[in-house]
Amino acid sequence: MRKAVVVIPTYNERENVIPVVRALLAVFEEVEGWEMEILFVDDTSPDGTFEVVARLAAEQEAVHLLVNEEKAGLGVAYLKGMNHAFGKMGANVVFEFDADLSHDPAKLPAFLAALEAGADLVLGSRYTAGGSIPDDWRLHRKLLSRGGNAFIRLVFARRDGVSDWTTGYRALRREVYESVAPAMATATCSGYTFQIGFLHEALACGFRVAEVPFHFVDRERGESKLTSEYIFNSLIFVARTRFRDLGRWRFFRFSAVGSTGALVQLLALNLWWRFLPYQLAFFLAVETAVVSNFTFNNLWTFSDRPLRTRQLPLKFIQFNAASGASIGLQQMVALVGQFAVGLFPLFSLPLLPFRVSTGHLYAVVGILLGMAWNFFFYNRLVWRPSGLAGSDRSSGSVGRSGDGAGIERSPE
Ligand SMILES: Nc1nc2c(ncn2[C@@H]2O[C@H](COP(=O)(O)OP(=O)(O)OP(=O)(O)O)[C@@H](O)[C@H]2O)c(=O)[nH]1
Ligand SMILES: [Mg+2]
Repeated sequence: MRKAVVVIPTYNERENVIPVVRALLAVFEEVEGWEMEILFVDDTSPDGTFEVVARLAAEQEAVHLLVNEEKAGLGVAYLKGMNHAFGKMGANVVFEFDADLSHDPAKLPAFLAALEAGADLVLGSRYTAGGSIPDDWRLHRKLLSRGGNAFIRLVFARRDGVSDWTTGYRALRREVYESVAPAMATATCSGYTFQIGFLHEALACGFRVAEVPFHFVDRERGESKLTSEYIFNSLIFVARTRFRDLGRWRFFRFSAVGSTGALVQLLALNLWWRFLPYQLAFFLAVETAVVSNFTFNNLWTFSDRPLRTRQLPLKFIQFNAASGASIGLQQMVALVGQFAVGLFPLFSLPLLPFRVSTGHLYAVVGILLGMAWNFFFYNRLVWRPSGLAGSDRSSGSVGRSGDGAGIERSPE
């Protein structure tokens, strides 16, 4: 028989211990084919939650307790709990479950069914058909929860169909824990950040994720531990994680550096212009951007093949030539456009095109051509991989093996 352990992290949940155990044991009666147990992970709660659990554990065979000396956050509690459940307790599956009964225990069998149907990680979702958040939540709380999830989906740009990234009601197989736990740094261990980071990593590993809808109900006893600070931190975490993912892709690094270069040029022009004639200021501004681009490309875009000090002068000249030629190319595109199609010059385009015209599309073509040119020459000439003349190891990929991971929905 396979074993599933419901891990419940607690901090000052004294009054919730008995009701939550009672509710879970009632559901366990109905579960077939699984041995079900409960593991509380308490951070030595000042209200003595662990004492209540310890008394219960002495009476009930299915109830276990793990005590942390210190309060180190939800993520650390879960990682310790999972380690104990999958290790000493021999679990095949672990549930993440809140002590406050916000999570409907009646849904446990649906989670198990989803796992049996092949899912590796099952999410209890409030935002899929059949799920909900409490009607009486204040507008700002609804917006924050929904908006937060929309933000995460937008920033991660994943099409896995995950509708609830922050849910704390989950079930996962041992394999998921073994693959994901090592990547969970202490920085990603507070509240929502742990949940988002864990799911992001599981998807990146290619695990199959399913969702089970449930109605989230507000706690009746005890106090919430998740504050707005947690929410803010997790949004920062999402943006940082996305940037790190994209940063694995060389073309993204190249484009990011190029964009900062444009900004540097604009700022430099503003500066030089105060002291110098326009033509000279313009030339110096371009050169300032070239130096900045060269430096950041060397430090970041091509950090895997940085230039040696004695190579720098020649490479800098090559870099200038490639960049200059790319500007020339763009000018030519603009000229051809002007003469052949009768468009105004590329560089006189307004910065904020409110109306997209053929001219704008033409400008985009010019810019893309210039970028392609630069990327090609930086790759093949300036930062040419040693001993790899001609072969293309250069265009890195995002490296998301989990792109094939889909999501299946379980029926209500
Ligand atoms: N061990 C441990 N448990 C924690 C910690 N922080 C929160 N918990 C528990 O994690 C679960 C979820 O925390 P809640 O405060 O209910 O968070 P929430 O459900 O998002 O917020 P509410 O809707 O306000 O209840 C509860 O069982 C808490 O007792 C912690 O630092 N350590
Ligand atoms: Mg709660």
